[in-house]
Amino acid sequence: MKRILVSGAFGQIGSELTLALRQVYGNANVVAADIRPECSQEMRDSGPVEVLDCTDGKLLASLVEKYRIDSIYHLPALLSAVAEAQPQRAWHLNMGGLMEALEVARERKCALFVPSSIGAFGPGTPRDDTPQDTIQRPNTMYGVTKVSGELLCDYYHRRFGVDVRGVRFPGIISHQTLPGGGTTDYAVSIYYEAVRKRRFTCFLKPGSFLDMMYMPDAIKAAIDLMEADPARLKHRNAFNVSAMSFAPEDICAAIQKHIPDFQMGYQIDPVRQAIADSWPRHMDDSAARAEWGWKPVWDLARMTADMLRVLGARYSFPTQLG
Ligand code: AKB
Repeated sequence: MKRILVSGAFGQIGSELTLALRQVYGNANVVAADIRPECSQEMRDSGPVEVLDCTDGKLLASLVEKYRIDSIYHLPALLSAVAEAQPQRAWHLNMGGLMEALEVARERKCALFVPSSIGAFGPGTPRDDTPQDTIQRPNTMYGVTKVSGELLCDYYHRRFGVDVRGVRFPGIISHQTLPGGGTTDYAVSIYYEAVRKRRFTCFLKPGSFLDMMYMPDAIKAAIDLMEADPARLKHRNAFNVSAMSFAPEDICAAIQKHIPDFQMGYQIDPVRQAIADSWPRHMDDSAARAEWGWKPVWDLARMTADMLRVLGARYSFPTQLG
């Protein structure tokens, strides 16, 4: 049985991935670590919880020792929009934290999962069917840290034999924990506003197609990649993984099938629009499919029905199937 530490366990992905890992590997075998001391009751009651600043390598090493950890999921990062506002802090957290995780993984012989992002691409990258191996010249600090992170992880694998693996996540849509400061966040907020106010103001313009994924597929991608036979992996850091591609007007139309009087307007945020315009519209994920059997389950229609079902129940808002 694996013994896992999730760093950044209370963020959007961590809060659900940690509980999913506990289901698979046993509650006592998955340590939730985060810089924030507050977490959900379920997180605290179902397994070990520790406070961890991911840039503190000594503390990370001591937790790995204390719990005899053999696998780390390293999730902390400043997302694209907030990293653009605080580029120095983004470098310190995204790269400093990663370097500490890689060093601990090297010294303690841990496997390591490190998520990259569609943000690792830039304006010179082909935006449709973006190849696995292609031009990566991002023009945001988030992108710079993501592409540097991919290269650093590959280096640690080649040079030191660290078993480090990662995927390029698209925008992740979920209903447990809100994302903070990303460009794809509108595709989460829209569902909350639809059930609470029946109107939404979108900060990206119509036609802004981006790759997106529902959280259950994102969790499956992370766990399946870490379980994959290393002999089959030609790539490691990081695999394109794609599930759906849509523009704001598509998600609006999908919601209107359930909430016919839902309305969406636009107030464009130039910073996030420029970031979105530099990212892939749809990645080619055939390498992930061939090398470790990646296959998404959720599409826009099914995800929308599920998001509105959960949020509708939470905020006592009845939705109808169109
Ligand atoms: C962001 O929008 O910054 C993130 C991402 C796509 O990496 N959700």
